[in-house]
Amino acid sequence: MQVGIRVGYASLEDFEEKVRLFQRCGVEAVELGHDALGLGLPKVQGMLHDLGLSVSAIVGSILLLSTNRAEREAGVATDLQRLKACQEIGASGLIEVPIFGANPYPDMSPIVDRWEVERDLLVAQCKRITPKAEEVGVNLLLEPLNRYETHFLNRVDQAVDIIERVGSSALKVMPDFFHMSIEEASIPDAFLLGGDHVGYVHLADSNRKQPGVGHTDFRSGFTALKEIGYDGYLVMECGFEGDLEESLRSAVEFVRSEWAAA
Ligand code: LER
Ligand code: MN
Repeated sequence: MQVGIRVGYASLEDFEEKVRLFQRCGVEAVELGHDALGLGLPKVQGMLHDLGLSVSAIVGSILLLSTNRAEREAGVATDLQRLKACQEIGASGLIEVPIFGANPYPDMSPIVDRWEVERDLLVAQCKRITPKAEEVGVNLLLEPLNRYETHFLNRVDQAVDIIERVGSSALKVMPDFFHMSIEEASIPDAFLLGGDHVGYVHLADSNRKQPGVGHTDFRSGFTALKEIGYDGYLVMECGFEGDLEESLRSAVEFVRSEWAAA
């Protein structure tokens, strides 16, 4: 298990200052979003490498279910390029949120309903990307989000349904404890259901602050992750209460001790 972090960066100087702080706090990996990629991948990866930090994953196009065909095509092209970039920098996965917000597709019942349109489109899009993911040994990660952020993939079982329809070992689900605490009946049961399909995990407490300051039971979730043989990244994606260095240091300690006790 490796502890990672995802935050935003205003500039290259800001990035450098923050990743130095992450390293001092015991973080082992950094996840890169659009803002970090915008700073220049070779530069940011070089800085991380010099500090002994790895890149856990990078963000994908987030365009796979756009209603605009040109954007969907661009989404696939971006993901194919970024999978190659993941391979080059040693990142384990490429993160895709299929769609944010409300369903933009029309209801074509009785031929096909709005959910089926999106599901079949996502399956088709994933089938265009996963051969490359398999070839480069990088996972394409589907992240379910809570209902206030998307109408579409909210739970692990829904992502598993997509994964089974696509039928690629390089397509994985990426559960996020914050979204799970809203959508799943039981966080441990959702991990057990996900099983081998779980490829990456985001951490945030019930209040979307650092693990340890809310009421989420991380230990039972970690026990389930151990039970399914998960030993990958646990990446904090959350706000930090108080002084960043102090709160991050105690969050890393908390995650490690909950993992050890699980
Ligand atoms: C959004 O709420 C989220 O959890 C991010 O990981 C999306 O990439
Ligand atoms: Mn997340």
